[in-house]
Amino acid sequence: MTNDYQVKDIGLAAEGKKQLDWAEAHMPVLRLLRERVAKEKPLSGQRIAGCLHVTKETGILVRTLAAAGAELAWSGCNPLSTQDEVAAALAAEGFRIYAWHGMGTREFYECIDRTLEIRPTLTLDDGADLIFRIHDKRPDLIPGVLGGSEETTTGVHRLRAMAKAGALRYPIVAVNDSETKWDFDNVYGTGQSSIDGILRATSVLLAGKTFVVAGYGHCGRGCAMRARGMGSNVLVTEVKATAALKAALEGFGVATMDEAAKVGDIFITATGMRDVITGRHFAAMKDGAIVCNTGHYDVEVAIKELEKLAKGKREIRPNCEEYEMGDGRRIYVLAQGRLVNLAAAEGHPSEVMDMSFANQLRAMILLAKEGRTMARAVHVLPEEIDQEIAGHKLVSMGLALDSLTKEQIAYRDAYSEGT
Ligand code: ARJ
Repeated sequence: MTNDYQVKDIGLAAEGKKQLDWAEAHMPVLRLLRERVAKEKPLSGQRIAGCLHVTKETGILVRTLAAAGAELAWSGCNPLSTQDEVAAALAAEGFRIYAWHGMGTREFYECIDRTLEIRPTLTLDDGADLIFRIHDKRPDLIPGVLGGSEETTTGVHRLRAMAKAGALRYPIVAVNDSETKWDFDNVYGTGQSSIDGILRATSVLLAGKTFVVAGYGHCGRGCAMRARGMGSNVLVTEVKATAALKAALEGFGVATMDEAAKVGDIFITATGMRDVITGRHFAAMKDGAIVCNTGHYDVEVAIKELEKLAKGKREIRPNCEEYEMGDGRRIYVLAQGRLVNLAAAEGHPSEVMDMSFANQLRAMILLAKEGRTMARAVHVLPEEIDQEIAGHKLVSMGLALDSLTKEQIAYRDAYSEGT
């Protein structure tokens, strides 16, 4: 490992080490897997370029990949999500880290380019910016890349589109599509961390407020569930009939955004789509409305349209900008419309990232072993890996499973027995 890095302040390393210690204490699955990979070194000889939020949980993934034998170079995947003290701690441990909170767009891509100096054999991505950067600007590196992984829903959609267009030039494992990622991280992680981000940025009471959730996918479902848990009256907006129906049968209100804009107190977008909240919605909102996004990219809230409508703005609290409208109404936007859970809080709790990152580790090991022969497509990890990861998590929680008897297995596999 080398001491090449670019972080906000290396002097924060001691503080970051405490954050890493805290995360490690709450990530028993990665601790268990690290013991195994430290012996087997399945990533020996591999060079991994990572582009994923530099948080205390990611720090434990980085350490685990290194324990497996990999050389690493890492950048953040969002200009506002890096925890500077964690970046400093990882740099002080000798990792190539290129990330700091509040970087500009040009710096964001410069940091990705720095990670490419190790000529990666594997890429680990969240939002597909790294994979796209290699395809777009550094195709010379592609012959040396065995494969890559993708953390999040939006990134997987982008890569499936690349594959469909025949533009994807190395195999991808969609970590997001593992059940032990999407059904826990996207639901329980996003639900809790988005509320966390809203509360840290505003400190408002959620009970009794009308809380509008745009998008009832796994992330939106988690947000709706946790907002209701805090006493909010939840309204869901959707474009997909089955999702809206699920929300309605779950007891949430369902409305169009045009209707919700008039009555909502707090708005969160979780759709993966652009322009979900736009100028006409801002024009209809109540005085004091709070707007934020928990989708990966900052395209869901049309900030530029709000800028045109407002006569002024100020940062009234960290991660909370007050826009004063022409008629005197004030509208508050959190984290500049970027993912509020990571920009205004610390992202998902360590306990769910423990499973998401166990999938990342397994994806890297699979690609190191088989990437050369895998199709240039988007793959999903085998279902048995989900059961293995969930099994480790259950054991760490002191919980046990039943097992099928021989007779039950025979019954399951037979077809002759009927009523
Ligand atoms: C690192 C995190 C954290 C965290 O798995 C989540 C997802 O799908 C990404 C969308 O950008 C963010 C990622 N995520 C959530 N919380 N990554 N550390 N604590």
